[in-house]
Amino acid sequence: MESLMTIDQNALKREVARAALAYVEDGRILGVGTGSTVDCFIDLLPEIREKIPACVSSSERSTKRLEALGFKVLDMNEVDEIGVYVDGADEIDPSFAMVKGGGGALTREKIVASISHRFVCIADQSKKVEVLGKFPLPVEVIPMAARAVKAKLETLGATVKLRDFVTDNGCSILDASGLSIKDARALEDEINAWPGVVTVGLFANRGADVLLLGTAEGVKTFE
Ligand code: ABF
Repeated sequence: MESLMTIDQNALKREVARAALAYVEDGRILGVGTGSTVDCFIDLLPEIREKIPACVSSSERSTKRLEALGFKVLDMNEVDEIGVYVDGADEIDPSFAMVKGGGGALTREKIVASISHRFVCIADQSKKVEVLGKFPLPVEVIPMAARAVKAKLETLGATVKLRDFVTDNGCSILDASGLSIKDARALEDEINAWPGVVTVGLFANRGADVLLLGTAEGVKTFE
């Protein structure tokens, strides 16, 4: 039996996933993120199958789910740009900057988002924060650089753990707790520049364009 909170949260995820269907652009390649909320979105896509010629996916997890439902998934090198990119987040602040990567797909998520012309974030109310950082910030690194990058994150005041996980790109992820991220763009630029960093899970330079937030009062839209 799911706990009452789990059922509420799952219901919120399903509601925002359904609301995102309206943003899918007829006849354009659809960008698909990763995570449990996106899983709800993928499961609803058969309802608008005729609108979706193909998808570009941000993870093996989402690719498998899409292909199981009969959707064509293209390699990103087969497309020049995509229409809407729909993805979740671990945290999102009032400027639509996000912490992402709890699901381990941050690199491909950031790549697919970079060629999308509209990023629609779908999230339940627990993800909306005033200041990013309560959720441990994921940083994907080349494995040999884990120790060096961990030390640099610790100089920022973070407590850092190496995740027991290998990404779709064969890399490692460090999770940095205890940060209070008031200038997300600056921190994204700073960490991106460190040798060995593949991707930092800060989506601030390219944040969301639309937030569909699942709340007890229904889906709230922020643009
Ligand atoms: C994904 O959404 C990841 O970046 C993030 O970790 C995940 C969280 O989503 P959910 O809470 O829906 O599983 O894009």
